[in-house]
Amino acid sequence: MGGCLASAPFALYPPVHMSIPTVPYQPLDVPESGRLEVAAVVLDEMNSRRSVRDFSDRPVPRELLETAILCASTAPSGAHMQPWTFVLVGDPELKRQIRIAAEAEELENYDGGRLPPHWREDLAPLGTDWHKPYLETVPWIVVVFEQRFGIRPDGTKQHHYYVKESVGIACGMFIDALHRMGLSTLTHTPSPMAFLRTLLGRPDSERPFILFPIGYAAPDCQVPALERKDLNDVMIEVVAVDLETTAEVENYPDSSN
Ligand code: IYR
Repeated sequence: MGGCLASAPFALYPPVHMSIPTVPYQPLDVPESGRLEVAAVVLDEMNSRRSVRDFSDRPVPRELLETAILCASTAPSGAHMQPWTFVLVGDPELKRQIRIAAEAEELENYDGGRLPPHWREDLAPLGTDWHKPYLETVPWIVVVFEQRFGIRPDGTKQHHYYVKESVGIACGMFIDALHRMGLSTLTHTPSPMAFLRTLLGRPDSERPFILFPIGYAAPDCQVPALERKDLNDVMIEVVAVDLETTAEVENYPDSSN
């Protein structure tokens, strides 16, 4: 993944087959005495983010979206290929078409029996269903596409590496950037998402990854009163592993969606 050479003074795409000059790295200058305080503020800010399904139709300046996309595009990526395309949609007719196509897929998921029972049961407490009105309410939709490979200007293929990891990290950073700007979004994956490639005219080398409806949360927006896992439920510190006593992990069949 991208390391300290990421800030080359020229575009790396298409890659130049020569070594990249280095520049001094300047980490953020956080005073040692204030570091814990900064950490607590970062946690507070991130912990206040929620996935939103109830949006205001209040306009959002396009420049905010462009800046959030630039923030996302600072993500580390395999061989610094930045294998992502952020497709911005503000046109009401296109938003309507996305809603119609997404709802058709979701109707099949929820009411047509395509979601397996365990999935429907896990979603029931969240109260989601096939209706996706927010896809028309929001001023903007951003659909992030993963580039399975790149196309060089001469038409030849450019390999991309760790595409899902790279695009996943960029999406996480995008979500955080929007949140810090006071905007809200939802990580929406209207499965299957192939219709987005057709509707948005993206090439065969790209696959839809996540759809983000983006806007201001409605003034009366309610979100499920979810708790987040405690530190001890998400972190263990490993000092040394005793292979003799390490419990065998059962082999569960892979359960992908
Ligand atoms: N894509 C569907 C279903 C859905 C799936 C998961 I996993 C969620 O966390 C929420 C919804 C939908 O958007 O309704």
